[in-house]
Amino acid sequence: MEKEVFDKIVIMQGDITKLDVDAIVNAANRSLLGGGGVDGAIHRAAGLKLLEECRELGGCNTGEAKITKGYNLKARYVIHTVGPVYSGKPHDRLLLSQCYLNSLQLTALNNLSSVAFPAISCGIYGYPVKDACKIAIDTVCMFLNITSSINKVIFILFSSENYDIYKNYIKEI
Ligand code: AR6
Repeated sequence: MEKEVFDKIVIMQGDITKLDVDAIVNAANRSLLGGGGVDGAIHRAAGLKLLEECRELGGCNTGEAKITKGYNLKARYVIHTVGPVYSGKPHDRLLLSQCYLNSLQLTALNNLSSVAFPAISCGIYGYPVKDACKIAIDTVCMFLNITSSINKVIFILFSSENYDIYKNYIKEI
C-alpha cells in the first residue's frame, strides 16, 4: 500500500459513538428508523432528533448512503448506510463495497476530513468478518488513492477478535 494512504488509516477497538470525528458511519437498515447493534447505540447516543431527521429521508437502499447531523454525538455528522444481509452470493461483495464507496463519497462531498466505520454487515447481517474486512480496507484504499480531501479513515471494531482480523490484514497488504 502507498505510504500516504496507509498513514490516513487508523484501526482501533472501541465504541463508535464516543468518537470525536467529522462523521461516523451507521450500519443501518433500509427503513433508517433505528434498530439493534451499532444502529441502536448511535440512535441512543445521538438522541431523538436523529430519528426525527431520519424519518424525513424516506429510507435507503442497500449499498447506498445518506447523511444527517450528529446531534448529541461528538461526531458532527452520521452517514447511514445499509449493508447486505449475507447470502454467500457474489453480489454481497459488490453491495458491501458500495456501502464504503458511497459513504466516502458523502464524506468528500460534504468537505469532511475524518470518518469512522464500524464493521458494516458483520453483526446481525452475518457477513464473515475476514471477507468483509478485505472489502472494507481495499475499497477505502482505492478511494484514498484517488481523493485527497479525506485525511483520516478510522475502522473501529467492537471486539478484540475483529480488531485482530483488521490489524492482520493491513499488515499483509
Ligand atoms: N461501536 C462499534 N462497533 C459496534 C458497536 C459500537 N457501539 N456496536 C456494535 N458494533 P450490527 P449489521 C459492531 O449488527 O450486521 C441493526 O439492527 C458489531 O459488533 O450493528 O450491519 C440495523 O438496524 C458488529 O461487528 O450491523 C440493521 O437492521 C458491527 O458493529 C442491522 O442491525 C456491525 O453489527 C444491521 O446489521
